[in-house]
Amino acid sequence: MYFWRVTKNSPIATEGDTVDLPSHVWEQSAAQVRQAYLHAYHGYERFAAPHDELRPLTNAYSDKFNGWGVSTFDSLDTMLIMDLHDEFERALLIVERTDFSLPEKHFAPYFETVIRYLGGLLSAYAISKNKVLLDRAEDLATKLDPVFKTTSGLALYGVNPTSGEVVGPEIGILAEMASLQLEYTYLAKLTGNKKYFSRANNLLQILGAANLRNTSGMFPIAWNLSTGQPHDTHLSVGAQADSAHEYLLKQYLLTAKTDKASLVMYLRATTHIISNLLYLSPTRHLLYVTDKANGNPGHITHLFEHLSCFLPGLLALGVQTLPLDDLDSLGITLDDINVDGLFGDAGRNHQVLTGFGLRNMHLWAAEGIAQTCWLTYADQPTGLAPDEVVMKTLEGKKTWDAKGSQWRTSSNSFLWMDAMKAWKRNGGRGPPPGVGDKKSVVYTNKGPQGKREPERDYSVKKAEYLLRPETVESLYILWRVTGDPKWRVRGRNIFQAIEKEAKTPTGYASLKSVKASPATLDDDMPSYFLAETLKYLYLMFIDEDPIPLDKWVFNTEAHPFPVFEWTPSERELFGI
Ligand code: DMJ
Repeated sequence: MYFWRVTKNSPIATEGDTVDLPSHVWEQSAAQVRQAYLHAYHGYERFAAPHDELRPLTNAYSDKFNGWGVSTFDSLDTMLIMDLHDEFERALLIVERTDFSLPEKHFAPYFETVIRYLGGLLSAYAISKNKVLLDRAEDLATKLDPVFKTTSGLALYGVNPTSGEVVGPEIGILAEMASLQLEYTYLAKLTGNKKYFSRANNLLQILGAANLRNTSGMFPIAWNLSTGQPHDTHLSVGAQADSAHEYLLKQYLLTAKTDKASLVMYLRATTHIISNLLYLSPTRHLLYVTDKANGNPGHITHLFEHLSCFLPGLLALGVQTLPLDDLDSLGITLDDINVDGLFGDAGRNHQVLTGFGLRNMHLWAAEGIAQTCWLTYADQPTGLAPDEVVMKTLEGKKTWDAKGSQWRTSSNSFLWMDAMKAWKRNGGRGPPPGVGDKKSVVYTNKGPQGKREPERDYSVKKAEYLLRPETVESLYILWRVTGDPKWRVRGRNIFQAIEKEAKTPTGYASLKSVKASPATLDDDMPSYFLAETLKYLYLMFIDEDPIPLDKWVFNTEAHPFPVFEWTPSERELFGI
């Protein structure tokens, strides 16, 4: 049974959390994150290396990602960015020794292997120029290559890199088959090997030719890997979908804005997301992004996942790098958004958004959703967010309409676009609905009894905090893009909560539940905590910016690749 207390007692939200802190505090915070990384990695090195991950409660290890030492590969560039050269030299020994083999009937999950191992190697190569890293990257890509043995050339789920045996159903998952463009295009550029370029290019051609009439230009989750066509109409930016949307913008940016087809797909996807998947909660008016389940029309689930909290950062990155209110200057017109009516409502939705100003809409959506992501942390006694919540709605509930003197059954009244249209009709005064700072509501087991709980607007579906990066990733990008200190102040609050709740004598552990402090911990320290969560926190706190967002593009596992400078011979080789 949980009771409640509000704002000022939130363990991590403070009255002054929108005010910047003195520079020495930021220097100190960055140093603390670096220490946190060393604490975690040294624990891993001592008890788990060269296995995949440390079990931070028992000091055992786990091998969920091929057993080649994923924490090391995923960490290489974090070490370089944090100037941890001794750790990097030791890590190189593990990299050199790995031969990427697996026993019979064991399969490397293709997507995870690409984003963590291949991405880690390529990024560390980009920063260090150590040739061993590129050689190992190419070796790995060669061994993974049998996954493309489908009639469409889309990747299957997994491969045995020793025998080349492949495994996986004919119906594949969007994020798993459509998150390789950055790694493969960069590998092609570094090696001059056209094969890798064509792996990415084939995927982009298939995505570009897919029939998206039923989903108005947004990619659904399930795909037929033989035909290269969508298999369902389940729309999401969370689990099983996330990085596929992310890579559309990032491929355009990485290729120095040459891959225009990817950009057009990004514009269609975000138009659909903003128009149809953003909702407001009934009491606090929290802006959130949710899923549309399979079917026609397919019901809105109102599920809000921690995984989806990368979206504000992606939208903000687009705001920073794209001329959203002057797409004509890129030669992109309404006809490109909805070619011959092939993308359902895409054209109409795009026109509505441009009526508000596309840049405005993307930035407001980014700020509003990021605020909600932050509140799912600030609302908890631990200061850390649950993995999934379900937002409450008034759909189907009867409300008294005083004007019309009758009861009405609410439906879809909290679609963000409806609220935005009403806001505009009323003159667009004040902050748009769902945008702006809101108070946290903390339920605790220490509060007063017998009083009505104030509405927090959601119920917790999965209470665990898995040390995930998405919220701090978005806070980092919003801080860089807007310069508003509140985003990094909140990042610092989250870091302090991690230190308080998740630290163990040898590392950091996922929380079984965020609902009570001190938290009960799970015996797990995922490699992305080292690759992403701590890296984004560090980059958020340091003053100088070694990885500026206009010069580097982060893969979905936070491995930065440099924006291409194409040479004439590369342009000729790849036909750009
Ligand atoms: C990371 O491995 C990547 O960011 C991936 O794209 C999805 N989520 C996990 C961490 O939450």
